Amino acid sequence: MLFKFLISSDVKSSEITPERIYHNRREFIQAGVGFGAVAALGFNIPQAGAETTALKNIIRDGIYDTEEKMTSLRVVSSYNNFYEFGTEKDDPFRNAHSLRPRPWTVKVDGHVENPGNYDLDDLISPHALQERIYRMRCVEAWSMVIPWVGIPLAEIINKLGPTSKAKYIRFETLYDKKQMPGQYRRVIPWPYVEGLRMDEAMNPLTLMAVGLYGETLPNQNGAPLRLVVPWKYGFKGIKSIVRISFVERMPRNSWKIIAPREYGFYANVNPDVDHLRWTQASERRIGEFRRRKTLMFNGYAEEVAHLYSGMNLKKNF
Ligand SMILES: Nc1nc2c(c(=O)[nH]1)N[C@H]1C(S)=C(S)[C@@H](COP(=O)(O)O)O[C@H]1N2
Ligand SMILES: [Mo]
Repeated sequence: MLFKFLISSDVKSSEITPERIYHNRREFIQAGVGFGAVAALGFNIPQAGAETTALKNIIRDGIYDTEEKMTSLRVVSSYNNFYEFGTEKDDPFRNAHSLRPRPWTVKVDGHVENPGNYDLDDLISPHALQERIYRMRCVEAWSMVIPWVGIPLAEIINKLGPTSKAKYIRFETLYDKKQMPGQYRRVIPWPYVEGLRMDEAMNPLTLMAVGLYGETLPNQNGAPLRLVVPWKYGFKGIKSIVRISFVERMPRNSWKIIAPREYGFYANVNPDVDHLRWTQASERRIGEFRRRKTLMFNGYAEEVAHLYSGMNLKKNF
């Protein structure tokens, strides 16, 4: 495994020494050699890890923005959960090179006016990605701040046209053991499934991400498209999506299927509701020593608290 890793492609090595290789890739991109949709745009590629002027200029939408220090690309792309590549935090980084994120087709079905099999570029046009970088906090037992590239999921939903019967949206990850060797073990009933209530999906904070740090998504982060729901715990952020279904009933999401007493459907970041086995009142921000207090809805209460008014969040965890 280690050997494989050492001899793998240029894309892979960019995750080992991001700063230097990034620089090289940037020149590549400027020379017109694209690395997928984002790069092909000739994006203003920021240097990895640094809070560059370029990046500051790209971030436009105030509600997404945070002044907080971003987590380095090296960490963001080497400390992941992605069980399709193994259950250890460094497995995705070591193993995800077998995923082929292009070409990529997404099946859209259910209660929707425009069902079909969409090529990724038709679902999210490279054009729509121009200058769409959103800095957001993400929380799990650990937390990070990541500058995502993507578009609000609402834009995609509006294009697909769900009917009034669509109350929830359901996502499925690729199921292909050859590309995702972790699927030879049934740690999860594959494929990985996640879902959102339609109003959660339509909230402008909910992103369909295709990149981070101005680059296309590294495989281990869920290439070529993954969900980002910044007021929810990490597992809602389903990776490498191949199917989007508009459904009437609440989807059965993978973690809830495996451990229903520990993981619910909503999974809102909530310091008042502990996980069965650990506190959720505080979190460890990667790169920091001292744990910090976790904020309600991960600090996005103003934008999303109204979605849950009148709901018992201890029951609907
Ligand atoms: N398909 C799939 N998506 C997934 C997972 C997974 O195992 N498979 N893990 C989830 C969990 S538990 C977390 S914490 C986040 C991690 O995302 P990151 O790599 O961006 O940190 O991905 C989520 N999405
Ligand atoms: Mo997670």
